[in-house]
Amino acid sequence: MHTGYELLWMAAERTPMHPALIDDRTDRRLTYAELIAEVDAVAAGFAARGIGRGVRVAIALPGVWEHCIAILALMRLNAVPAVLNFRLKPDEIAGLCRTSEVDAAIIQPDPALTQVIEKALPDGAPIWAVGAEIGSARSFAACRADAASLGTYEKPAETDIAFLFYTSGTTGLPKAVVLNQRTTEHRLVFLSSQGGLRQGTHNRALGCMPLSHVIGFFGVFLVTLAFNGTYFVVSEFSPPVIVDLIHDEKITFAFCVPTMFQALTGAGNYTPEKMASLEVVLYGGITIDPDLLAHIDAEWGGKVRHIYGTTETMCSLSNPDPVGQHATLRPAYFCRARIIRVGGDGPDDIVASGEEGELIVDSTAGTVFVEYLGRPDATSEKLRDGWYFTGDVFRREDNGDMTIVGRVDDMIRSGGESIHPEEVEMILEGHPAARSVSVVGVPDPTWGQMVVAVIAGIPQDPAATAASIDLNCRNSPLAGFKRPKAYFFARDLPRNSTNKVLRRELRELVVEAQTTGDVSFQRVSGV
Ligand code: 01A
Ligand code: MG
Repeated sequence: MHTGYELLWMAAERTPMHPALIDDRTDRRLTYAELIAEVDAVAAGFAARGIGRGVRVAIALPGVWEHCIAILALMRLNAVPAVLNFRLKPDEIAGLCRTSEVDAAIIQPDPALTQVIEKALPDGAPIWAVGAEIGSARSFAACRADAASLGTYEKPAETDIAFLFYTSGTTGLPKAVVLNQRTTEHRLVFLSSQGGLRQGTHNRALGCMPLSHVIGFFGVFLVTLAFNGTYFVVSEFSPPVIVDLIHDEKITFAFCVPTMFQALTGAGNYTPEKMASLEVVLYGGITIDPDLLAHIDAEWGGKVRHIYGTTETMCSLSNPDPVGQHATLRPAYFCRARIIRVGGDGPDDIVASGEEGELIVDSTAGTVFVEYLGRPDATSEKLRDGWYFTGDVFRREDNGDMTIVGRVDDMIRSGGESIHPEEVEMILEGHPAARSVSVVGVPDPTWGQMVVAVIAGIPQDPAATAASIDLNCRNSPLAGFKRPKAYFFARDLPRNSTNKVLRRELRELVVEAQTTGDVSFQRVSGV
């Protein structure tokens, strides 16, 4: 086994003078040798404040330069980065710091966030803010010390915890997905076998994926460094800036969610010629519009490929070669996968060709997580008899390929984020006009699925009522990306004989109202 830090260090030994990391905001450029020195200096700064092997440190930042440096420095110390989605609300971030028992945090310079983080951490625990000193949070820029004070790198055990990443649960705070040191190397190599990324200094990677999701961290950032490529930091998702970056810097490798492809091709300065340098273009997370796919596949450099994975398993399936139907995938060589009957007799109850069922993947594969931290209930629900239950529904094809169909539950996938309707419903119910509400995801060209709230009862002024519920939502602990983008007021919510809301029928009602321009359908978001 090699740890993530060892893989970086070995790459630096091979090509010390090659550019490793390039910042979009400052144009700062570090070679591999300089990156190792910078990581050491910051690691020494961490160590001076008591951070060391096994110490958990929350990072809640956009994919900025400091995020890249901080996570590598924590890896240098074999500390445990708890990598949080910076788009969560302060109370959620603080709640996760508490439940993950972190001993330090690196955050954005936001006074409200700093206050709740201080309370969530043990007394006197170090907090660093990127950009400015704020309250008790010190400036991350000052977190440095003499690298000579660091000992040599100590190899951890394969079973030591390496990272905590997060995945949303039906209700309550997201679950911490425990990844041990063994998984890291496995989480990188598939980029070659399933993604077509060859090791070498020719790789110039677009760093637009959030580092708080495993695909952005392992699948773009760390693999680029381990493979001797150059990682171009993209501090915020600004489509015209990214179009020019791809063109000017001759980017060769990108992973995007389809929402991003759509935004890039819609930018005012976009032309397909600017994408000619791309060699490896991968996507996942949500369904892709067939016209968009045909456009980028034909006109960008390289082939566009779909890889399927989860936070818990990393890559499990990918497009077979040559790429045929993009929704049709094949299990990776290192990972057994099955489609089993939903509500059937378990892992051996495999569906026949042409039938649909839940995808389960071999949980002994090298990429797979250990457990959900402090959640044996959730762990035993998803990890059973040597299999991980993905919750995703696939159809089994005659040749053994697997075609994505949907979900066993009602989870919504919007722009690559997972949103559970129950969580949104609980917030909406706090408004007197939304006592009876059901949240669904409907197909959307931008987000893959759009979150829509369906409310029983038709108010006099649907627009005003929708605006009022939306305002409540904005002021609630619900993260912005989970907020309904539209409201639909229905006379009744269709229910079955046991009084359960029939979401499938609701989705159909919403789609119909959307197309007919019914006033009971109100958009509240411009995006
Ligand atoms: O009304 P406003 O203005 O407040 O609305 C704001 C945001 O709430 C809204 N927004 C969203 C989303 C979203 N995902 N769904 C719905 N609404 N994100 C943001 O947009 C307005 C502007 O906010 P912003 O923060 O400036 O938005 P952007 O920076 O433009 O963000 C849009 C992005 C698409 C870039 C962002 O959502 C994003 O980064 N998504 C990607 C998340 C990700 O990395 N997911 C994992 C992807 S792949 C699946 C997977 O896990 C996997 C694993 C292993 C796949 C393969 C493997 Cl092998
Ligand atoms: Mg933005």
